[in-house]
Parts: sequence; C-alpha cells; structure tokens
Amino acid sequence: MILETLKTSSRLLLATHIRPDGDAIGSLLALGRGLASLGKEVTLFNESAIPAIFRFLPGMDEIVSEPGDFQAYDALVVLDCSDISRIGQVAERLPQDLSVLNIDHHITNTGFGTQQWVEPKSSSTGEMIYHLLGDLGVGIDQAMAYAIYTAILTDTGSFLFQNTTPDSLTICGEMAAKGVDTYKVAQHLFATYSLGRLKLLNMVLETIEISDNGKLSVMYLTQEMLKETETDVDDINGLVNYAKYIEDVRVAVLIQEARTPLDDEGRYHVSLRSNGPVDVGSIAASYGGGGHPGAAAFTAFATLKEVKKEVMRISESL
Ligand SMILES: [Mn+2]
Repeated sequence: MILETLKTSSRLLLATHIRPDGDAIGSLLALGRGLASLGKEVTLFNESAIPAIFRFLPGMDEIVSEPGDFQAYDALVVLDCSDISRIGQVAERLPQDLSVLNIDHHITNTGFGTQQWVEPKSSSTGEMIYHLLGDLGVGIDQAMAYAIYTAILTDTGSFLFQNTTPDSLTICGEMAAKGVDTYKVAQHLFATYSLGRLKLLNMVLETIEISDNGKLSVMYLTQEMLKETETDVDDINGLVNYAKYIEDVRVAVLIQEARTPLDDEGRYHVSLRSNGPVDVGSIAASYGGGGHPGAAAFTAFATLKEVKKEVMRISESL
C-alpha cells in the first residue's frame, strides 16, 4: 500500500497538475517537506509556472519544472490529479516500470498508477496529506501547516463550498494553532488584485448571458482581453465564481480562449461551477473533461459562438 511504499522509498518525485491551484501546491509542499523530514530525497515538480499569489508559501523555490532522469527515483507520487495526463507533457515519457502512486480526491479519478488512494469525500488532497503525514509519523511544522491550510482553504472556496466538512474545519483550526497567520494567507490569496485584474473582471462581467430558464450563466474571456488589461492566466483564477452569485443560477460557466489556437479552429477551456445539486463533474466528463460535482472543466475545439451555443444547451437539462 501507499504508506509502505513511501516508507521504504528513499528517492521520490512528487508531481501535481498543470495550472496548479492552492490544493495542488499546498499538497506538494506539505508532503514534500514531510517526506524530507524523514530523511528522504524529494524532488517537487510542476510543469507550469506557479501563480504569483502562492509565492508567500514556504518552500516554493524548491519546485522545479524539469523532473530530470526518472531512473533516479524509486517512485513518482501524483497529487490532486484525476488522470496522469494532468501532470503535463512529461506524462508521455514516464518509463513503464516506474512505480506511480496516485493520491487524489476527484470523484472522476481514472484509477491510474501502480497504487491508488482516492477519497472523493475529502475536501481536498491537502486534507488527505494531513492524515498521511500523521500516519507517517511526521510532526507537522509551521511551513507544512501553511501548505495544508492553503490547500483546504482554496479547495473549499474559503469554506463556502459543499465539500466543507467538520474535518476540514478542525484541521484548519489545528493549522492555525501551529502558527499559520490566517489573515496573512487571506491577504495573499484574495486581496492582491491588480488594477488590470479588476479591469479584466469588468470586461468578463460584461459578457454575462443567462439561459432562457435562468438556470445557467455564461461568461467568456479572450486572449485579446488579457492583452488589453495586461493580465495573464494568474488573473483568471476565481473569475468563474462571479457568474455563480446570480440568483437562481445553478450552473456558472466561463469560456476561456486558449493561448495557442490550433489552426483556424479555436481552442477553449470551459470551466463549470455548480451552486448546489447539479453535478458539473459528470457534465464535464460527457465532454471529455473532468472534475468535482461542484467544479469541473473541459476543453472544446470550435468557434466561440459554437462553444457558447453548446454550453447553453446544458441549461435544458437543469
Ligand atoms: Mn483538489
């Protein structure tokens, strides 16, 4: 089982998904530091650039964007990924014989890897890492506490989402008692909007459309808007939630133009958020994507107009 493999391995590669969120980064940092405290050689890998809002977390500079030679590791630990492809292009060159440990909380997890530990009821992978560190006999220090707190706080939408459980709140309380300055975390994560980001938000809000039955809202964001407001992908995080704040809306959608459109056909990242009983994870899965019941995404290859039309069609089943 995973616990035994971690205990007996001495060189570990830890990876998480591209376009990392707070849970991905928090889980990576917390488990990485915990394993290092047990004397293991640990490499933390993420293929994407890390969003600036997470730079305050201790140990961020240890995350590398190149994993090096896979033969140098006893195992690869994949965190917060519903599928191995989520770690990025590097997934295509993993050696067949590399032992892969899959630790995740997505209900859509494909069960990839040599060993799996998937807890769909867990608010976040960070919450699972908290329990794993306990099982490994690691004493959680302040740096790990910051990472775990950030993971749970961001994946529960600051405890506003339905995945918030007594366990998530208890663990966060414990992390605060270990010295996490919760006000400082909130300032870094939520009070660091640039003027450009606010202008971008304004532009995106202007695009809101509501389905005829009022149950679905759609917004879109183009590369042109990013250029005009001098913002980048970091600034898109969380924008989709604004479409969710509308009365009676059950599903909120943000259609985001990808940076490199393939040929003439557009490529769009479609994020879905649910405000309650609707499972957007299975809606996204029906379009080849994935996620959670409350938050999911898929990629669409079409024009913006076509993507919008298709998204509006989702409202008919709500
Ligand atoms: Mn997560």
